[in-house]
This record gives sequence, C-alpha cells and structure tokens, in this order.
Amino acid sequence: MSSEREGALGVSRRTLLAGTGFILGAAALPAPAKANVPALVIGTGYGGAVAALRLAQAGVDVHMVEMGMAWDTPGPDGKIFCTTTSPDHRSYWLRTKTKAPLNYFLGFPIDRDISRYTGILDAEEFGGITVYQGRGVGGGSLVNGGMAVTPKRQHFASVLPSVNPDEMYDVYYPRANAGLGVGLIDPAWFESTACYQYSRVGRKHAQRSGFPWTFVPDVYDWDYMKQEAAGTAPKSALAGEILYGNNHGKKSLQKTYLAQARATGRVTISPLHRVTSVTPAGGAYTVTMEQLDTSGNVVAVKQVTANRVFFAAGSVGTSKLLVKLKATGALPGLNDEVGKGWGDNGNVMCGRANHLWDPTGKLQSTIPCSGIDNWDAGGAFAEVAPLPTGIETYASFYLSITRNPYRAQFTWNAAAGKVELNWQTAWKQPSITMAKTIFDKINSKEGTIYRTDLFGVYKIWGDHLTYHPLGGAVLNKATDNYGRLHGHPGLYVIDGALIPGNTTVNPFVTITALAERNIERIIATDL
Ligand code: FAE
Repeated sequence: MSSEREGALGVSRRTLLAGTGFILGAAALPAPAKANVPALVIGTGYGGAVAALRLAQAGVDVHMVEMGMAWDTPGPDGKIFCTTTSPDHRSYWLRTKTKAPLNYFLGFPIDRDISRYTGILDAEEFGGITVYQGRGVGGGSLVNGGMAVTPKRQHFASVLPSVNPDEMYDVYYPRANAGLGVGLIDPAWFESTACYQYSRVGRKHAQRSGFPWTFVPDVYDWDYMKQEAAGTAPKSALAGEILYGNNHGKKSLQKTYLAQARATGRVTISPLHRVTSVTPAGGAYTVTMEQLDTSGNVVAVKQVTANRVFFAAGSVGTSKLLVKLKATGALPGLNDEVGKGWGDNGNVMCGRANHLWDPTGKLQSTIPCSGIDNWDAGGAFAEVAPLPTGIETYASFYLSITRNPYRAQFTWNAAAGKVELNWQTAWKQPSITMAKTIFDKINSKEGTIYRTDLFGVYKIWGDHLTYHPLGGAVLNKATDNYGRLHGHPGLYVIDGALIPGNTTVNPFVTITALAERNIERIIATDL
C-alpha cells in the first residue's frame, strides 16, 4: 500500500501506477489512446474479480476497468475510509449531500452536506427505487456487511433454475467460500461480548415467538474483531465502520480474489475509468471508456481493442450498458431478454422499539452475525442488523430478504439519453407483508411496537431502496447457460446481472460461486 497522501484532486498518478500496475491511466497519452488486450473485464466486484483471477491463472493477460477509485491511499486523516457516524467527501459517489439508507433518527433527518467526489457508495436513483452500490476497486465488497450466505439447497432451484445444484454445492459454493475467506463467529465469544447484545436480544425475541434463528457467516476477520473488543487493535467494526468502507478487519475483494489476481502478474487495473461502449471490431471488440477526475469530470476518452470482454459492472451497471448498446445499434445481435428479469432481492427494512428493560447496547458491531429464517412459512429471511449510533436506542433493527415476485425491466430512453428502470414503489408491498409474518408476531408476543422514526416522520418501513440488485441479463435467457451473450461471440456476463432477481439470502456468495462455475467452463472451451 502506498504511503503517498491523497491530495485535493485525489490519488496521484504515481501512486496508482505503483499501486495497481495499471496501463491505461497515463493521462499524458493522447486521447483516444489505443491498446490491445486479450481479455478486458468491466468492473472489479465479485464477478469481475473471479474472472480476472481464473483467466490470469490460465495464462491470459487481463485488463480490468473500474469507474470508481482504487481506495488504496489514506486521506488527510490518515485513513482510507470514513465512518458512518462522520461521513465526508469519501462517502458518496458524486453527491453534495449524503443519502443514508437509514435517513432519519428520532424523526429528524440525518443527511448532511458533503463535497462532490467520486466517493465509495452510490445511491443510484431510479423512478421507484434507490439502488445502493459500491464504487471502486472491489465493487460491493468495499461497502457491504460481508454477510456470506449460501442459500439452502432446497431453495436453489428457485435461485438459478438452469444450473445443476450438485455441481454448485459440491464444487463451486465451497470454492467461493474458500476464495472469499468466509468464517463464523466464535459462539462462546458471541455469548459474552457487549458488541453483540443487539443480536442476542434479536435471538431471544425470535425464539420466544417460535422462529428459527441462525448464525450467519461473514468475511470479517472474527479474530480481529476480538482484538478490537479487547482494545489491542485499531477499531473498525466496533467504531461504526461499514457502508463507506472498513479500514480494518473486513476481507474485501482487495484482500482476497483481487490480491491473488495481481500476484499472478497478469492483471492490470484502471481505476476512475468508466466504460461507455463496446462494439464489434473484426472478430474482436473496441471498448470505449472515459477517464474521470475525482469530481466526476471526463478528462480523457480512450479506446482499447479486446478479444474477449467480460461484463462485470454489477446488475445495474451491466444491464445499463447492454440495454444502451442494443438499443443504439452498437451490439445489434443481443436478444430481447437483455434488460429483463431485474429484482431487488425483496429487501425491506424495519425497526422495533423494545422495552426499557431490554436494551440492545450502546456498543454495536457493524457486522451482522445472525438472522431469523421464516422463508418457508412466510417468505422472509431477516438479518438482525446493528444500529451503531454509539448510544442506547432500545431498538432492534432488521434487513429482511423476501420472496418478492415482481421483476422490473431496464429500457433505453432515447430522448433523455439514459437507461430507465420500471420498478414501482407499490411493488414493495408483498415484501412488507412477508416481513410482517415475523415482526407482527414478535411485537405481539413481546408487547412492543414498530419504530416509526427511522425512515421519515412516522414511517415504519424502509421500502424505498435495495442493497441487492440482481438480474437484467439473466442466465440461460440473455446469455447461454454459462454467461455467453447471445449474438456476439466473445462477450460474456459474469456478475449479479445473471441472477433472476432473488437469491433467498444475501447474494454475493452465489454471485461468486456462479462466476467460478462459468469461468471454468469458458476457459476450458472458449480459450
Ligand atoms: P459489484 O460488486 O457491484 O461490482 C461492479 C463494479 O463495476 C463496481 O465496482 C462498479 O463501480 C463497476 N462499474 C459499474 N459500471 C461500470 C462501468 N460502466 N465502467 C467501469 N466500471 C463500472 O457487482 N451482499 C451480501 O451477500 N452480503 C452482505 O452483507 C451485503 N451487504 C450489502 C450492503 C450494502 C450497503 C450494499 C450496497 C450491498 C450489500 N450486498 C451484500 C450486496 C453485494 O455487495 C452485491 O450483491 C455484490 O457486490 C454484487 O456483485 P457484482 O459482481 O455483481
């Protein structure tokens, strides 16, 4: 990691060249600059990281293009990432005000002004929903809670109906879990540590109402968290870090798949480069990209020729690119499934107000470690989530993943020159109904009520957002059964866009495992 400080205009060119070995960042090159690469990966999240590592291990040189920053250089405060309690310019992607998922407290708005910067969390607004996504080298792994959940095998047919479950559960889920560094909290420590009192209260309430409660694995380094609690290591999960990055403890992709990919010597990365077009070029593809400064201005336009292009820009990023490229005639062979089958993984949030004799603790680890599983009976799996405010709130907070049936479509609005999503606000109602199968019962049993001060003035449900966008280029529909896009040999989708809207649990283990499966086949047969 470089010790060079980030200046007002962001990470220096020298730092990036040294830190990431990237080949396209040289602003001195005349624009458009031309280069040739065997394989180009758009995006550096889970799908992209798996593709890059496995291609490199197979001897293929890979270039990765990432619209967000490298996040490898400390800011003026000596830290790479800012906390949720003091968000600064690093927190949001090109916003002048924060847009916190939980945007009210005690009925008061908590969002604050920030300077516009290529920050780490994008709250991307469509007509009916705000979609939160990570921006930077590591994609969603930079901002997420690290909850690493493999769906129950009996539910897998509803997640990826065209994929053989045996190969997933015997080979690719284990491979993904190993590659990501997934682990479980020490159950004995869980029982004793102050920072999971909120989770123990969640368990007590779930079990008293007869719901199955379960530990949830995570990629956070649990031994490190014990050291945080003991005061022997700098705090991250215990200092309100999540959403805008964790300075310590979390095994993001930067520390796992991407570190391994770089170690092969075959992978280069261009941060702050946004792909805008991919067009056929005599058996290969011309990839056009804009280089951004840290205010979001385009400072150069570049073109690269690639033999193979992997779309790994995330469900929204990949879908937006493909829908635009099909509609504008750049990739005319794409089929009509492109843009379809998008879902929000049924995300909905709520809080419950506990009795004064049932505190959840003023110290709360930001890393959730448990959930309430009412999927089979009620269609909801609820994370027992933290409210790391630093004060006692007497609140229990939950993010539910539900069996929401609605699927939206991305379309190209030629007049506006942008891609739109037709998700409707009212489509969250089934998710609320399913979440209520858990929380109405708990409230009734405990004699408690819903919190109404967390998402607005007297608003119970956080139903305006998702953390888990899925679909838009669905496996075996927009692509073949291994992610090869129909109509354009050499183009692949390898991220959450492949998954048709729901994974029954948190999605990144499934995205990683599916990418492992698909890239193995692609390397064996296409290269
Ligand atoms: P993703 O990780 O989003 O990576 C796509 C990358 O492509 C990003 O780095 C983009 O900046 C980049 N990109 C997009 N467009 C372009 C372009 N045109 N040119 C260049 N680069 C581009 O995709 N999931 C879990 O399983 N457990 C959790 O605990 C969890 N918590 C979450 C908490 C939050 C706040 C959020 C936002 C998400 C959470 N998720 C969680 C979801 C998870 O992070 C997400 O499903 C994966 O990151 C999606 O992986 P992909 O590889 O599809």
